[in-house]
Amino acid sequence: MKRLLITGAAGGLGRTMRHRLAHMAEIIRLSDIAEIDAPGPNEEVMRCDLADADAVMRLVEGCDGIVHFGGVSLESPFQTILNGNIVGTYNLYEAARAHGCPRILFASSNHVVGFYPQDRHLTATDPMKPDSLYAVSKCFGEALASLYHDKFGQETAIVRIGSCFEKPTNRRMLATWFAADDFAALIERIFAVPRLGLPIIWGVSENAQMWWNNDAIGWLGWQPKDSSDRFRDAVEATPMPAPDDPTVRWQGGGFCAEPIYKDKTE
Ligand code: NAI
Ligand code: 15L
Repeated sequence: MKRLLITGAAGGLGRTMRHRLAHMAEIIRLSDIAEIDAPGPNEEVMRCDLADADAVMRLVEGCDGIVHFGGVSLESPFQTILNGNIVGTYNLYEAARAHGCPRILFASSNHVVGFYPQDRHLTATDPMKPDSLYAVSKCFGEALASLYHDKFGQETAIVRIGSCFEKPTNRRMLATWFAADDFAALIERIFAVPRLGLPIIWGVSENAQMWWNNDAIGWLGWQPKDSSDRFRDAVEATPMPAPDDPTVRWQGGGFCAEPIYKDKTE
């Protein structure tokens, strides 16, 4: 690729991934509403609010691929989610449509199925059960990707990311943990395959405890290598929550118990 755009580049995943993906394009265009660390040799920075349609149109111009991490990543008041995730994702897809439909990785979330109990095993064809307004915005993003695929041929990898952090820190994350190197290897395959279409991919490592089945995307040629098991002893040494605690009851954990926030101070 000549130019790969990473939105949300100042965030946790953006900072983790930008160096891992540096080899994938001649130029990595980094964007965020927040300040981004200084660009490296093959990087360029374009600050942008995803809710600003004109700015997003300029942002996407000249890009051959998009890793869309940008937006609100936790439960928040509806207006905040509306701007960052719903208007923002719509603006991104409209800009992609205007600029030759560059392939998109949409950072969806495990929280689109958060209200399934932890003993349910799911495939991507199971109905969504979002656990928060945040998750509802990810359902919107997945539906938008489907619409633009069927109407305009826009290709998107919908990645329902589990928990992509340095290590799992609670029992739930033994099942949801996604190692950064496994994610980087997945992103390489998403942009390498000749035909992508619209796969729904569970973004999770090869954990012993597993709720989500990725058999349907074997054709992608991606196999996660890491596992949360090497952290199991440390996690299981922490106190066991009560059986009705949302963190051990629902796949979405604590998101299931979040209120509907009316403002940020609640
Ligand atoms: P993060 O919150 O650290 O990063 C998101 C970035 O988006 C931030 O730097 C923020 O400034 C930016 N942003 C927010 N609103 C914006 C706007 N209106 N315009 C432009 N930029 C805006 O989140 P993280 O952990 O890096 O996640 C990245 C993406 O992956 C998010 O979309 C999140 O929902 C998704 N995800 C992440 C998971 C994880 O385990 N880290 C799990 C599931 C989904
Ligand atoms: C998400 O969707 C969030 O963006 C991230 O911060 C984590 O909470 C993750 O899910 C998770 O479920 O661990």
